[in-house]
Amino acid sequence: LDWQPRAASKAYSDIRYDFAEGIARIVINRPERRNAFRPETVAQLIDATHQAQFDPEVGVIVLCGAGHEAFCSGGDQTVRGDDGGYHDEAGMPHLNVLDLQMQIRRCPKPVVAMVAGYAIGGGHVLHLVCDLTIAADNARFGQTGPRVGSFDAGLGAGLMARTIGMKRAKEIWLLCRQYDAAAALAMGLVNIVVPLPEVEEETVRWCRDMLRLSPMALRMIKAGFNADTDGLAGIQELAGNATGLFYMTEEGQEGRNAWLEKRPPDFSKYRRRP
Ligand code: 2NE
Repeated sequence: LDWQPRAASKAYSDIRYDFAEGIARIVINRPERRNAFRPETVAQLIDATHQAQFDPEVGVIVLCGAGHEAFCSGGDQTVRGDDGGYHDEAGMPHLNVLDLQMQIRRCPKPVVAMVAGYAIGGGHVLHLVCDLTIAADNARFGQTGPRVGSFDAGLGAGLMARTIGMKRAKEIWLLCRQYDAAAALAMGLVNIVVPLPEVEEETVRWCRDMLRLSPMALRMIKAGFNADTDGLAGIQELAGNATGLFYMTEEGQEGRNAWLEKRPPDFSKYRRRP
């Protein structure tokens, strides 16, 4: 694809944000650290995801890492402080990747992780929270938290268990082993594995398939998949979509119009459906 940098990309130091044919591509661009994220990286990922969500030209978002060595190796351990998070340049501690995880889940557009190389630690959780994962055959997956003094007991544990089953999820966290792409596919941790040179082409093929489908149906089904795991916040997401749809009906508009026209609403012509 002929990826073109989006205007917002100029302001980013740690990521790239490109667009082509209805697809936004967000690239974690710290290959010298295996695409580990620092707070600034995550802030930029949050910003780019927001841009993509609100860009009417974008139908699908792809998240990937620069180069073929890594998708993402998690939090940058060189800026991990002793005071509860990863330090930004001003010395403020953050765990803002947790906000990014929820943003990806709440984003009404499908988010696809394209994984070449390592998806490790918080980087592994990032691919997990994406809706789909297209893996290159050099991909390697795993958690390291208990080895490096960290853990993600939220989506990192619970969503993983819902994705691949409790025993496997516990194995991944309790042993901190690495798994190759074939093992990840067998576990249901990824959707497909393709040779590394084909990973982008395959990802684009999946995106194009989704771009041909109903945006509203994709939006609703994504919210539905996430609703129970995200609890009341997940139901809120689904419910917000229902409200949005209701606003598009004459019945919903009658309530607003009546209020604006200072008259009682007349809902008599709207069927009570079985
Ligand atoms: C990713 C992995 C397995 C790659 O191994 P390899 O052998 O291919 O590369 P190497 O030599 O380890 O790494 C290349 C360069 O990248 C840096 C390394 O320090 C090295 O730099 P130099 O020594 O050449 O200068 N690098 C790699 N990962 C980094 C990281 N996460 N932070 C800072 N620098 C990093 C191997 O590198 C690896 O195991 N990396 C560490 C993975 C890890 O433990 N991540 C943190 C997990 S905790 C987390 O992400 C987290 C959480 O649990 C909860 C909330 C938020 C975050």
